[in-house]
Amino acid sequence: MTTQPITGPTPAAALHDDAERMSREEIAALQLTRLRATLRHAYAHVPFYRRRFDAAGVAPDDCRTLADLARFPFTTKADLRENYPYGMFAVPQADVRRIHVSSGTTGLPTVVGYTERDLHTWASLVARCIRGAGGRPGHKVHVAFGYGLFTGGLGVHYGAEHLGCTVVPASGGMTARQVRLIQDLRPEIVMVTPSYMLTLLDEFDRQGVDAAASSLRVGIFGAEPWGEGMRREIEERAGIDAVDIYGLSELMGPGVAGESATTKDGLHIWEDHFRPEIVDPLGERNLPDGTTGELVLTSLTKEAVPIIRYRTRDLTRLLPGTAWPGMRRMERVTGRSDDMIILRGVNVFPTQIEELVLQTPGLSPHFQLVLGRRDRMDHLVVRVEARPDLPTDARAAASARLARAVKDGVGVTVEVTAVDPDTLERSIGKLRRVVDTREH
Ligand code: DLL
Repeated sequence: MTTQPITGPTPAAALHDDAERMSREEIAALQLTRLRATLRHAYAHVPFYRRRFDAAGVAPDDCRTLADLARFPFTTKADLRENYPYGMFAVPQADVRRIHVSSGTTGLPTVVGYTERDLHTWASLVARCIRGAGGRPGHKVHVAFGYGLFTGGLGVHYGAEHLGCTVVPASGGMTARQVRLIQDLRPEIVMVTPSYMLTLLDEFDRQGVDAAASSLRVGIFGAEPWGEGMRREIEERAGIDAVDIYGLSELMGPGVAGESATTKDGLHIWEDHFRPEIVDPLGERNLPDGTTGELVLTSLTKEAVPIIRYRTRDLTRLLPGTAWPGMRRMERVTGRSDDMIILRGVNVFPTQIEELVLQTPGLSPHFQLVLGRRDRMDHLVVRVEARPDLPTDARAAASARLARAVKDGVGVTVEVTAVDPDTLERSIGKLRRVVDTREH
């Protein structure tokens, strides 16, 4: 059998779908039409929405402008749990082609479903993300997001195939073998959580292989918060462009928003399919573009499980589009309102610590936050691996330097312990940065 030669990269302009070229006005008009249809669909087919709308005294036809959406009630993760398993579904079971289940970190799982058309939309939006990141038909994509009930693996898998890429469905785990596969199969693109990318890069080092000399050119990372310092670290060590991809299972999965490798300036939300709002943390009022708050998302085309004003708990702000002028951007999500640590009254996000760790010479990006109590006060210990080339007797100075940077930059006192390289648990999927040992 002969293999098809990969022809040169297709010009980006030839790949754009119609919505990607729309102006802001065209997107807004499309959103209103689709929003009204979604509200009617949800009200007609999901008793939960009918009850909620009735209780709030609003009906789908009350939505005459996009601003009217703010009159409709929010939907939360708790609502999805309470309607476990099928209460949020708006189509007959026979029309559902796929189900994903997210375990979350606490409580009952949430169940989401997709019709044939929903799956097609999902694949096309992930394809947009990959294209924006520099991926082209014919490229090989190593997918190391977990496959299965989690939306990461299968979600990006079908998106990459939709674009015309060749997928290596590596899933998570068996790190040494993944590094071998990357060397042998020579993918141009890797899609994985940023923390697992670090694990892979360490494995390259361990095997004595230069990751920057590998076939990889583009990395698309998401499913957990990461910062600019992490982007630089990964880009340098892997010799790639590293871009962000955002999504959540309740709205679809990966691919709700994607970042352009040309601008690397945050994530464009695919506003032909999702309507974003930013609200204050109590959800009492909508905040203007440019102001940081909690992201609220409404699905505009989802058939199986329409979602109205979902409180994501993700903190970000909306900015004008750049690479896609018709769509707004969201700043990278640096934390969720619920993984924020409040340390003696100061709000601390793990990504703030991450930035400072990466700026401290001698310390590696592998760290863990252990929250405990000392003298009845909350006490945060940053356990961070020393870089292999840092002499043992220099660890105390590196730790002190990080503690001082956290004090100056974040405003809290933390204890820093530099531990041996390779001793903290490595991520193979979503990272758990914070270990809370306090009794509740
Ligand atoms: O994590 C979907 C996904 C898979 C996105 C692969 C990107 C890549 P959930 O498991 O439902 O879905 O978790 C959703 O993860 O509300 C954010 O808090 C966080 N998250 C996802 N992407 C990012 C990102 C998938 N790029 C939750 N930056 C979301 C920061 C992210 N946080």
